[in-house]
Amino acid sequence: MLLFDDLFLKEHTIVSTGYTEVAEISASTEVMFNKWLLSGRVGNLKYLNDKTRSYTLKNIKNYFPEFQSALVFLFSYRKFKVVYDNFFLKKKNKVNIASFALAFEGYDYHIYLKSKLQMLAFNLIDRGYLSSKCEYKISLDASPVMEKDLAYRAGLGFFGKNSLLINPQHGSYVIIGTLLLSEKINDCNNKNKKQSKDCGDCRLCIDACPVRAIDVDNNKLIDARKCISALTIEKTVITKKITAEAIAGNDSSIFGCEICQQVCPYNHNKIDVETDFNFYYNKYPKIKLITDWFLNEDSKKNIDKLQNLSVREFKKIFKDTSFERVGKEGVIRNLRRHHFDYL
Ligand code: B12
Ligand code: SF4
Ligand code: SF4
Repeated sequence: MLLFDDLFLKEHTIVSTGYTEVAEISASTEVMFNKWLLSGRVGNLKYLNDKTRSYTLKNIKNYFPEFQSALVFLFSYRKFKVVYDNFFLKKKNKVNIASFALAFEGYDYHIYLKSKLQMLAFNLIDRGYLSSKCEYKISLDASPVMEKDLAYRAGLGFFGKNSLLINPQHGSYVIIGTLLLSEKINDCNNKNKKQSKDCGDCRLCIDACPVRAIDVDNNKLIDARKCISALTIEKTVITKKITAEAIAGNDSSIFGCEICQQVCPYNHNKIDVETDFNFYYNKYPKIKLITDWFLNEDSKKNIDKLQNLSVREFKKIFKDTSFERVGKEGVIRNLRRHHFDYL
């Protein structure tokens, strides 16, 4: 449609866009969310286990009263993931990093994609799709909005058993970024597309998860007390002490986890990648920085190097990367997961 053709979406790595005017979360999401909280699977993600938050999450209008519609964008990092995996397979030092930490030129996606969404909002106003009076909010992971459900309402995918939003064509290696708008867009023909696909009998992600964090009976619910992603990324979860759960994975990750996506058939559509990892490594200083520190260097040496840095020095070196978010102590703790003899 014209609106989307007009926004240079490919330049922003956006592979799909949806639109919805529905502010309220789907009934099944509400049921599942309450089940998740009551069963304790929320773990130490304390900010989600809060009555005010639950109320806000139910309806976008509780957070943004002017809400009239949402434009939801899927920012894909699938191509980069293929390039990264080719590089990673050849490495001897098998410390791994979830590819999204490198995919956006090595920037923390919260920073990188926020500026893209900001630019899209300016374009929409500039080209007259939105009036200059339109108020908008960017929702990108951190807002009290159930973003997978919102993307589902906007017709962008279905819920996989790994709980992630899967776009039938582009898979799940996507970040969901949204513009919440105080106006409707009249000629938006992407409204309420239904996604008829689902996982069927497949259970590859359930079997592949090294810590059994995907509930077998209530699949689509993740146990954040066990999930390696939570244990290596979330500040409220990472403690100085390495917990039994963090050890149990016996995986190689020092940031995030992509195992339940790697096995997913929806991420296996053939795609062509013309470039290799060196292209990104040489072009983007933050990719070089993270690669040299963590992928090209021995973890034991890294622990020593990091311990000798002040918090301020750490922040300066890793500024605007995902590692800055995890913090110095968090990164050291994650590296130690792989070197128990070193404690
Ligand atoms: C908390 C959180 C986490 C937690 C908990 C994850 C979880 N699955 O619950 C932890 C730290 C473990 C985590 C990990 C990851 N996360 Co996270 N996370 C979030 C966050 C902030 C909130 C999610 C939440 O509310 N969870 C609570 C559960 C109970 O709700 P839910 O996940 O929405 O699930 C609901 C649906 O599945 C629904 N449902 C189930 N079946 C059905 C059927 C129908 C018909 C319907 C309508 C609904 C429905 O019910 C569920 C309960 O409400 C969102 C951003 C946001 N604001 O939404 C990102 C988000 C979900 N994370 C994201 C990413 C990328 C990841 C990781 C891949 C990062 C990584 N590589 O390490 C992993 C993946 C782990 C996994 N398998 O889920 C992306 C997911 C993109 C996508 N394709 O779906 C999001 C959307 C951020 C973003 N803006 O892109 N994350
Ligand atoms: S992200 Fe990793 S640990 Fe978490 S559910 Fe998926 S495979 Fe399991
Ligand atoms: S691996 Fe299979 S069960 Fe898991 S999300 Fe993908 S299609 Fe669904």
